[in-house]
Amino acid sequence: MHYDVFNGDADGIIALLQLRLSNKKSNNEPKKEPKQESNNVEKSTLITGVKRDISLLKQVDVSRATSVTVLDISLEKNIDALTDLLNNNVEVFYVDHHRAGNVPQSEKLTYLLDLDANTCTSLLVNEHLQGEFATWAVAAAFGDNMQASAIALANKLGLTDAEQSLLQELGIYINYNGYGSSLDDLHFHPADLYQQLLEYPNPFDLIYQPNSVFSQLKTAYLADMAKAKAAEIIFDDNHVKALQLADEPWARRVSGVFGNELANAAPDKAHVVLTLNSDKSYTISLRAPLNNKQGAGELCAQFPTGGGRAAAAGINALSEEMLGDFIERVSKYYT
Ligand SMILES: [Mn+2]
Repeated sequence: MHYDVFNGDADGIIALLQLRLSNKKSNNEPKKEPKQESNNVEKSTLITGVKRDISLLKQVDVSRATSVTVLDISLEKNIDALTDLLNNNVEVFYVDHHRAGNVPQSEKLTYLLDLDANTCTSLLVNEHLQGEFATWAVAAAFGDNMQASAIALANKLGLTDAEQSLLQELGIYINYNGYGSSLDDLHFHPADLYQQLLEYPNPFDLIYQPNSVFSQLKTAYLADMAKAKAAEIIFDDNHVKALQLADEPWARRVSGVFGNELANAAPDKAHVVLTLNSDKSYTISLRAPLNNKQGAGELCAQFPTGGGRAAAAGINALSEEMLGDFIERVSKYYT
């Protein structure tokens, strides 16, 4: 049994999409070079979740697994499950750009890990596949808010500005779908969304099709963002701006992409988007200033349930008493 374990955001979904579109194609053209993955991936079991749910690898049934592909979730956060799989002789193909920690040495493990702030899992998969589904990778890079990398690849492909904007929309909408505190908050289960996207080797076929998931997500996204524009500003100085959203499904869905939009509009500032949880703690989404993509992961990791990347990080449950301290540390860090 093969398992595909992937983050439920645009980067995770599109990383897997590129790999499986490539398998489909090479099944029709059998002479192609052997891939690094095992060949039973067609009948794979999908494991994914909301974007924040990154402890996914432990859901693999070690007694049934023969091979596992892991995409866009921190190796460090999944080290116990990974070690267990490797000790049970399961082949693991691991691609990611989050904190890796100590990578286990094992013949069973093949990995592409790159923590550069300007790369993402889908861009790593794109390199691995030598650009086979590069237009999809552009959408994923936009979805992870890696504007410069997305535009660089899009220009290399000769895409027009109009085409680039459409791929940016697509990436943003798929990414937006991953946000929520539970799967109930989401419009589409990430595994279902992935299955639907698998019908489109060319993302523009999806974009131009009426009533597709693209247009459904677009409508939903615009409605949620319109509500977010009315967010309450709870802190604002030269270095950091913090806004609070309500404890509603729309707010949980929109917090991350809203943070990206704020970051793009004021690239020298860090941005904090807070949503109040039902237990009175806060879900925190922190974006480092776009012009100084560092520190976000470290800052969030100083608090229980926090973590993430240098450019974008979060805390799942920050207590009310710690909020002032958190904002102070963020402001100080970026001063
Ligand atoms: Mn990613």
